[in-house]
Amino acid sequence: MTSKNQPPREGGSIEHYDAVIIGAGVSGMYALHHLREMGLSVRVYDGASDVGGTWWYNRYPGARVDGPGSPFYCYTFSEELIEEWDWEETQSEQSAVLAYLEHVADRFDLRRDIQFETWVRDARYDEAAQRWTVETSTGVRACAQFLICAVGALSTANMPDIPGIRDFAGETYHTGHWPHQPVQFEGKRVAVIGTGSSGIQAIPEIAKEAAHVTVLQRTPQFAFPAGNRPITAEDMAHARANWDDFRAKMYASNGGFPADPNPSRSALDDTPEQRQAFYEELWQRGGFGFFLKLYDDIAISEEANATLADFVRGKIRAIVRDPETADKLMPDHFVITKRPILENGYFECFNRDNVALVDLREDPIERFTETSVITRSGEHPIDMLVLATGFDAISGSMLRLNPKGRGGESLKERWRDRFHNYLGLAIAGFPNLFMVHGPGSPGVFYNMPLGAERQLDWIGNLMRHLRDNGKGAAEPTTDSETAWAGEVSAIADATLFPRTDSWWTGANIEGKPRYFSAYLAGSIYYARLAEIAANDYDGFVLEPAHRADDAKAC
Ligand code: N01
Repeated sequence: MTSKNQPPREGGSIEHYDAVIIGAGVSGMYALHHLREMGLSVRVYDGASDVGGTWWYNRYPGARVDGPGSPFYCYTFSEELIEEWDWEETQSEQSAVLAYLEHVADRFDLRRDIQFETWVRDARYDEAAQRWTVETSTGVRACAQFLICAVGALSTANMPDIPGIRDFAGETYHTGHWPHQPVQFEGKRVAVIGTGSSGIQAIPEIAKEAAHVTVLQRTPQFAFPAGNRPITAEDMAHARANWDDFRAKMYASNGGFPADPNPSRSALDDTPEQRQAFYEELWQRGGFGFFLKLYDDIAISEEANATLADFVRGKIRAIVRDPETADKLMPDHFVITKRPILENGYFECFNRDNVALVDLREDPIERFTETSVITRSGEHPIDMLVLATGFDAISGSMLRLNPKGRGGESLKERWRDRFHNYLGLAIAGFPNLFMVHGPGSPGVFYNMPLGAERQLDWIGNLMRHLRDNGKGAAEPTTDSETAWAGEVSAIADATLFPRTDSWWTGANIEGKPRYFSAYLAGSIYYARLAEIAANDYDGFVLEPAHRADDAKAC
């Protein structure tokens, strides 16, 4: 059965599956395992040459978990996996997380259903067949009832378009596409553009080896001590022995980590001395716990926010010896409303003789030459350029895929003004397509492996519901999308988050719709998902199956 919406067939065979999954990172790996356990036939495509997604690509020096971290940044679906895997540090290195994911792939024999080094070039919905057809870079074509887009919230690199940058003849690396062979910094003059999480992790490590590092900073950042600690055998034993309690806390919390609730206390309830002592205690302990234990109005009240911002600015001033450099490092936005950063010696590294800071706000880049970067104040000869310039986050990878839904409408057309969706999982006009960590979901504000599991369990239940009830497709209504957008914004607008330029608001990408698209309250989000499923998938149209036996309909 072929509709006008199906691409012309250029010969060659087509493979048939119940579900095609795009991406073999943390989400795609669980999607494969889960759907296979449900008895579905599944194929995964990924452009990389092995599993891991973001952890496969982001190999830059200093790359570590910069969230609440191990041992709770992991899958929870398998008791055996929790029993057998030991984490060694709270802020695990990239190589440790990748080793874990490789172990998961081995343990659950995932690779047999993954085709690596294969990009999905096109995905089109065939309305008559109620199927998706995908075209890949290797020429393989596949047709499936369900299309799971596990394409990553931080995987489409933001490459700055600066005059002459392509003329630069030295080595150039983006942190999100770091080479697999070792990069030699010794004796080299390195320029780093970008001071987000990646730049702030990489710069101190590069500075240890390079002859000279020029940090090209557009926005000074608040960064907090990473507080990395070893995880002992006793810590692991404690986590395992109390896993059920920890898991219950993870489920109940807004971020998916087993945090004790924030003190329900305003920063303004304390005296300045009490606040200072409290911030100092958190600072000394370090780690993401800093944010989980803060006063509950830091992200809500300007005045409360200013108390923490002043505290961190004081710390920067105390660490950085040269007052002029310290001035340039002073952030002037609300604290924690741009992604909070955990650092390991970032501010200290400006005390080294081989590190210089350029404030691009007063001294912007004019152009690159073959051998240098020229800013307004002059020329900086360099041998290597590191782009720590981040990603077209949250929506970028979906738009790069640009699936074509009903009537051939592309996602780029549908999302021109806003990332219309329902529950962060589904899009009107794109039946049976499901996103993981999409805009409108808690996504990057939630423990990503756990969030992937919870979203995919829900998606799997919806698939089962369709099949058990003779339905062929699920698609949200545009009304439910509008209501969902209102719900997402109502939560965000009660905070300071939408009022800061960041990749969370799309401000880092020119021309991108500017708004805060994440569902900020994870615990409420998952309760809403449960409620909607119990209410016969309220907000979706469940279309009857066009054929009783349509497994090979396209
Ligand atoms: O990217 P970013 P990132 N000229 O967008 C600057 C996660 N992560 O890769 O702030 C000059 O935060 C840009 O400046 P500005 C984590 O969630 C996880 O660092 O836009 N500068 C900014 O300084 C993190 O938040 C881990 O003004 C330009 C920087 O580049 C997210 O990924 C590790 C520029 C980009 O910072 C993204 O972090 C690392 C230009 N044209 C990251 N364009 C782990 O858990 C951009 N910038 C391991």
